[in-house]
Amino acid sequence: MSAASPYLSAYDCPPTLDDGQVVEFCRNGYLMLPGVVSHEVNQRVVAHLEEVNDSYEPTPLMHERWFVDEVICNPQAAGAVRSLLGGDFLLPAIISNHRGETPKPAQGWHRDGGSRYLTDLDYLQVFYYPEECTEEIGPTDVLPGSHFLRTKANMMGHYGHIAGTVSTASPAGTIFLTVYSIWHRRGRATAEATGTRSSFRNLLKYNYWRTRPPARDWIVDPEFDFSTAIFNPPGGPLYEQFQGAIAAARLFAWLCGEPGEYDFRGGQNWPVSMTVRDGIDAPGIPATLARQRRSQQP
Ligand SMILES: O=C(O)CCC(=O)C(=O)O
Ligand SMILES: [Fe+2]
Repeated sequence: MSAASPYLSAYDCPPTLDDGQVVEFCRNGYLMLPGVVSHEVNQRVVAHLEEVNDSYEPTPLMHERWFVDEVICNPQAAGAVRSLLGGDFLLPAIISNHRGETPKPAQGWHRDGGSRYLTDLDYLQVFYYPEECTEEIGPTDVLPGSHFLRTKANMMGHYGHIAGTVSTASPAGTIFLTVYSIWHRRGRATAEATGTRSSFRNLLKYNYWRTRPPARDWIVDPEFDFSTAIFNPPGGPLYEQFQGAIAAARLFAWLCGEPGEYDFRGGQNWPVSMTVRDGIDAPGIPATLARQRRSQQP
């Protein structure tokens, strides 16, 4: 390792997500940050991937200060990582490039190997498109809310179209963060190589790691009403009724840290009880997320 390469170095920066955005991440399992890397840096990355290192693991990009500063520590992307993983998170050890050829049929649905299904969030899988990724060049498809859905990857690979899937087609310089276990695949690429651009779609992928215990130290929004917030994942009926919302609320409460400790008691407990009226707190909501401080919670 080069002395200058910050593999697994601790990094800190201001958080950029607020309560509502962290709830959305818990529901969806991913967050798009369109076009956050500059045109110049995108071009430099593409040139590197075309001319210097066209491998499936161009990890030596971590030797390049401009890449680390503008992509890995990009203020918008790192700010979102900081919001979700806390301060002094660790920078990636491996950079992968999913160089998707065009044209190519869709990949099978899968979650990446090594996924864990816990109530915590200790690592993030992050993707970066250095070029515009149109539908024709086969963007990654994700299934929002599927990060809690435990199915054997070798079974998923046989599924074809799934209702509720979303394409990550986006402009150059887009970074997106995912819960590692989200269901995804490379979508079908129909474009023929034109000669004016690469016949490959470049997509970098890398992980960040938590070092600190969870705490609600992102941008706190005192107006956010957790009792009526929607935690249910979007899209099709992936879960039995409310089970997706319960999983997302449990993850959110875990991210809030010890005081947010959450125990779903069943029935009309938070977050199932989001239709509560007249400004009362949902029963069973973690005390730090309640508006009124109650001496007793159901
Ligand atoms: O290339 C893509 O869009 C996704 C690839 C992928 O998910 C994988 O190979 O694990
Ligand atoms: Fe994958």
